[in-house]
Amino acid sequence: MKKAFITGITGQDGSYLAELLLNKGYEVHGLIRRSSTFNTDRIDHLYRDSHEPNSKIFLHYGDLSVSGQIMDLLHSIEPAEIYHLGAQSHVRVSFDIPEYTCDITGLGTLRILEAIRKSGIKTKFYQASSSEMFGAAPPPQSEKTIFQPRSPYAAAKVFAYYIAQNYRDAYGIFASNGILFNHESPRRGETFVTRKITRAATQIKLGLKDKLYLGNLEAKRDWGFAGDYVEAMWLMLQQNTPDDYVIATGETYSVREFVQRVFSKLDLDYNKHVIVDPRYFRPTEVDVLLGDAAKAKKILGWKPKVNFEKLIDMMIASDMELAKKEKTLVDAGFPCNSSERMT
Ligand code: NAP
Ligand code: G4F
Repeated sequence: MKKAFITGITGQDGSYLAELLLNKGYEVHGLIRRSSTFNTDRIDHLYRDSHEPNSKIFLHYGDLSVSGQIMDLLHSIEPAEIYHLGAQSHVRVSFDIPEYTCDITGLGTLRILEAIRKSGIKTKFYQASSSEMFGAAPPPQSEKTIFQPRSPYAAAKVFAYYIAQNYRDAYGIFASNGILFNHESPRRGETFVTRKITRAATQIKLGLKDKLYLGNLEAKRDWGFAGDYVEAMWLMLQQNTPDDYVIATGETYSVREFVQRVFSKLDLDYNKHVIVDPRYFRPTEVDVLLGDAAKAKKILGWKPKVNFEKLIDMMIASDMELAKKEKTLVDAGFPCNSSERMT
């Protein structure tokens, strides 16, 4: 049985990837942070008590800021594949906590690569690189596009990208970068713009709130479905040689278009509910992301299955279920937590 180690297993992508690997018969090990509240919601449906026979998912406490422990874990687990997804992944927040972001999102990658090198284990390494690294580079962006990072998060990811390449060249480690464009799902964190919109619009539809405060509506993103994108991660590590791949849909839409479509699918007029709040602007913005995933299509045989409309429908359906449960509570006299989040 193949063993895989996933950092960031409690995140959006980590949960879909764990599902995919378990379905393929892997034994899955994940790194999780100790938290005062439960942070395993996205993988609770996968987790079985390790005391039970045939448990195939194992969680280990740790943090990307601590190298010794990562080394011990890799040494004892000896995974055939490592998917490094853990990161401070919010671009706006990276302007508030740049040092922490660079430590976790940038140096975290180096800590894992060093643990691979020093432990001498034979493994394949996946680095969660990002289209955010392209920053100000004009679209369409491909593997050949020069990075022009526009945030501390992007700068940290550029470091991680190049250090993965360096360990590949210098030490012969199988390290591949997946340069993934934005990908969303019903499990997307609620402070990323797509989920913030589908959450608020469904709450507005049921009368649980009235206003949605957003930042820059003109930015354009190439949005895909996270479930499709974790398949590309897996495919990259099934190749005989390591390489770097752009993963994208090849379509781009503005935040305004996303809002407008979500609200109109719910028979709502977004102009009556959406308010632009400069609090959500970024000191430097990435205006347009549009990926060219031709290399991934040719070499990995990968292409997205879920299109923009289907993605929106999926997110609305899931958030509507959540809003209905909230409405039941509100109708029973419990307060609804529909206050604005920090970002
Ligand atoms: P996410 O939902 O924010 O998940 C991030 C994961 O990293 C969570 O499991 C989080 O743990 C963990 N983490 C954060 N800080 C950590 C630390 N100090 N030590 C250990 N673990 C830590 O992100 P995602 O959307 O799944 O993205 C996965 C990866 O792909 C990230 O590296 C992201 O930067 C990158 N990426 C994402 C996209 C996208 O559109 N989603 C596109 C390109 C690249 P907690 O649950 O405890 O917070
Ligand atoms: O949803 P976002 O926060 O995603 P962003 O910044 O593109 O980053 C995501 O995708 C990257 C890949 O390109 C990942 F690497 C990264 O980890 C993350 O998953 O913002 C998308 C756009 C931005 O232009 C932002 O300015 O939406 C705009 N926006 C407008 N109003 C907003 C809001 N973003 C957020 N989060 N909240 C708003 O109220």
